[in-house]
Amino acid sequence: MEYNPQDIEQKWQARWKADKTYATSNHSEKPNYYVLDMFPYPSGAGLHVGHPLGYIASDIVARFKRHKGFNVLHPMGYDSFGLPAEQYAIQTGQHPAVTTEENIARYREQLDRIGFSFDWDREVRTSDPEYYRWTQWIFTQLFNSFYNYKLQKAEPIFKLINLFETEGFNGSDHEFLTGDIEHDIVPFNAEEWKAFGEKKQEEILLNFRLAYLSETYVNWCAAMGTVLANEEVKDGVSERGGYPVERKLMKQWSLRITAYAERLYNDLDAIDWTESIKESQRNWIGKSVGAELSFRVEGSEAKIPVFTTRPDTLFGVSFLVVAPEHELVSKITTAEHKTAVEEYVHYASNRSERDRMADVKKITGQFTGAYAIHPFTGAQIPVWIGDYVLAGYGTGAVMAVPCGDQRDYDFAKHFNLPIPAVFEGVDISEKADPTKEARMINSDFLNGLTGYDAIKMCIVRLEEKGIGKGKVNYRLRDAIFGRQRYWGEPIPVYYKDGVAKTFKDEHLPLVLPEVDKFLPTTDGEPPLARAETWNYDPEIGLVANGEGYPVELTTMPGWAGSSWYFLRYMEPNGVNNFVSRSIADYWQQIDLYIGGAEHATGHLLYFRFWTKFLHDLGYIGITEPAKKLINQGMIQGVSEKIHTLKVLSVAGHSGKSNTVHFFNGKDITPVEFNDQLVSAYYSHDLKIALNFESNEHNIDISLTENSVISPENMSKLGEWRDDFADAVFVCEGGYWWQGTFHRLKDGSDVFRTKSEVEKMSKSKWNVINPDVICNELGADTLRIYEMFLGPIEQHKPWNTNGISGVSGFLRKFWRLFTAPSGFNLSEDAATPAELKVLHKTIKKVNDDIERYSFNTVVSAFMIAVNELGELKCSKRSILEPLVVLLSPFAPHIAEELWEKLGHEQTVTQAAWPDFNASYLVEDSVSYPVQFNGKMRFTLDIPAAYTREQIEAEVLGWEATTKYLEGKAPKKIIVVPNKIVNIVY
Ligand code: ANZ
Repeated sequence: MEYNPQDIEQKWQARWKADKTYATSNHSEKPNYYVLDMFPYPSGAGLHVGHPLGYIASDIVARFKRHKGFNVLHPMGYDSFGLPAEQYAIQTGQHPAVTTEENIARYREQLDRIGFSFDWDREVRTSDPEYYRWTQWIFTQLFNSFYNYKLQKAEPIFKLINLFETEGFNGSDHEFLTGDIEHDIVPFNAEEWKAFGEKKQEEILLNFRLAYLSETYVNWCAAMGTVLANEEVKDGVSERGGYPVERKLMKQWSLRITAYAERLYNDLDAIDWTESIKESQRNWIGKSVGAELSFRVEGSEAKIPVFTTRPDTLFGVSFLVVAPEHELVSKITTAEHKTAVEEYVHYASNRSERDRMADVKKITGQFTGAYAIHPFTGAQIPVWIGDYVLAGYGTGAVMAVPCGDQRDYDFAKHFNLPIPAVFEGVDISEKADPTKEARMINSDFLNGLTGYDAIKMCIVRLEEKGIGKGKVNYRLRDAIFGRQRYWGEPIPVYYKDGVAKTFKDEHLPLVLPEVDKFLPTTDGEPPLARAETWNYDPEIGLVANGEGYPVELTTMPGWAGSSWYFLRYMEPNGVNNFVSRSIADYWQQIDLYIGGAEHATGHLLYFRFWTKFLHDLGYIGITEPAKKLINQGMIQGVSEKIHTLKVLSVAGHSGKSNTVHFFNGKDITPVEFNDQLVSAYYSHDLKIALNFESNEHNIDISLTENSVISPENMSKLGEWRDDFADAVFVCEGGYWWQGTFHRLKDGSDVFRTKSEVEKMSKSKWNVINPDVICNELGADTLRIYEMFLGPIEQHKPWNTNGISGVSGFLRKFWRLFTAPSGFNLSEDAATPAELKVLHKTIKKVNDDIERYSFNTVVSAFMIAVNELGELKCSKRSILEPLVVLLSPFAPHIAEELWEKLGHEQTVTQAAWPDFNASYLVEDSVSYPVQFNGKMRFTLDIPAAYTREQIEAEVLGWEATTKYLEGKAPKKIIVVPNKIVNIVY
């Protein structure tokens, strides 16, 4: 009775499905646990072995928690709106809904094959109208809310309207609005408000709504016909596709995430997420503490407000710099400087914000001719414009202090402006000093104070004088929400006499209409403008063209649906609510969230934002969506490459110039080529090459084995790529040509490729499909092997060398239960040695799963199986608990053995074995662990461990990841029974 994964796995997958083994109830006496994966975008390429890495880890935790007596929520779904399906639709005319459906079916098949314990009854798809009904509903809630800065929470907009109706609005110092909200609303009283009329009232309210329409600069990607979010733009081009992106002023829907900046920043302290993700969120939010103050402009009413983090340096200001787009520029520029300033403004408008920030070396600017007055000394300060000052940050103007800020210093040097000294004993002849250590000089009432104290003092004086105040600024910008694309949620807004109104709840979902093409219209309107039924009557909903009010034509961005999906899983079919409050209260936060680190400032920020918003309105009780976050590392592909010389010109022969290729694992020099191949060339009537172009190509890894292309596959290369048909493949002893080897000298005829670790991707021909592994060796082997590759958070190459060891381990495990005659277990009492193996394994597996160290659990299993094998143990009392321990990792084999052990119920709910320390008198060694020679911590490791096991143990330890600082270890030195040193 051999272990046969194929039969077992299909049997149990079918059983789980039929029995709904993983269905989860929203009512239970048990404590609950919510473990979630970031749901995938179902792409056309299907899953490769890198994708399930995180899913396997979360599945292990989900199964472990079930054994531990938890009611576990472990769902899966699809983030199924998105650009690739739309791009494909544009190219092929295939409806994105159809391709999405096909891709989902393929994903599902692949996921099922791996034996995940998802509760599929809870599946959500963001592109399903019954799902996006609620995404649209949340949008309408945002539209109908404002931020009460005093209470630090969102509230219904009617509260604000009531206030305007009773008290009017007196500027920024409003009861609700004591925050630093930016607006240019002229104060009004209650009577004036009532007299404004709806249109004007609505315009005012847009300054407060959390979803609002405004003219903003956007990242416009003409090639894709859409606006992109900041994080979708890298180095001035779109992240996807690499198309150029320019800045353009457009009317846009945005979400006022900036209102939540402070909470998003502070609450990071309360969640257990990777420090690097928290740090990128902190940087993205970009909190800076300082002051805002205004400079009067000489001979004008105008005042220039500036934001500074260094009010202490106020007496070192020698000029002001205003962003070229600043609205004051045209007002203060003198006639004499008008032309030059206008030319400069035009120049700057063609440079993206990113270019402007990145390109610090290029110093440009123009004098406006205007002078500001220093608020304390009354000195004249020239006002310049310069594009190192960004319009969208702070006030869009800076007080330039060359001695304290390097950009100001460079600007001053370049334009020959003064560099006054305000720091005692600091040399500023070469560069600015950005520290706050020195004591102040030449600074009136600040003299003698250090920067730290002077900052506080100066703010006090500014406030006394009424010209400035302490201020906190955030780099975070509001999130642009409208896309000029088809395959997304329609924004549920219509326009009545030009005023934006949201759809009533009962008219949702606003279903994505059919269009003839997925492209913008010829006059540049978004694809939804092509829809025929696309007007709205507030009484009856959508009506035929031309008879109602026009509907918004942009759709929501990719991140809308994923900002709240974790809540929908709790009650996926709820019809009255996106989730009932009682059910949301039952499940609370996601206990463990696993997904890629690439979402650090996108999804992971937006879903925190929406959670806080929904909390503010009282729909849910939590303010943070996920307690613990793990970012799984990437599994990289191992590519096989060949070096090619492409012949550019040919001599010695007349006729057409064929393109000939030469390949080898190593580079071939033209000299080598000449010596070895000239005769071959003549004999085959090939041509002699004079010029080469040297390149590297990836070869489909299925054509190689251990970096060798077999003779059989040599002939297949020609079919694999057309231009390889007539190519010459050089190796040590000669060359392959059209599938035949031609010897030139002594040496091997083996054609080698060069392996290289890089991203696993279809385009690199290095993809490993999990189905293939499941079919050959079984899903249990795949699951364990992926975990065995290394610590979950580290990047690691897919290296199939060890995989047979893993399937061998499962076979050995199986054999413990069987004799040649069949299933065979002894009911005898266990020996102390057997109990010791069992209990040390219980402890290790339990503790390591709790700290998410899955690779070390696998080693522990392997050791246990070897030891029990040596003890010839076939005792039920030892092997039965072992089945439960293994079941989170290898659920199929565990179910099969559990059944054979005589159980009628599935193993998935079997109680986790109890650990009894009294069986464990284990020798262990306390190893000092060093990093680059520095002792960092000690670790107790069983004395029986081999070098490899010690290494794995140390590498899997949490603190190791920390001390490695994201680097890969170069060398690990293990001195048995003494010390471990990691060199990185
Ligand atoms: C005077 C000063 C003196 C400054 C000094 C720095 C050092 P963070 O920390 O990023 O908030 N600044 C303000 N608004 C700006 C804008 N729109 N574009 C470019 N720079 C701007 O930086 C705030 C500092 O950056 C501010 O403090 C201001 O320069 C500049 F010794 O003011 B400082």
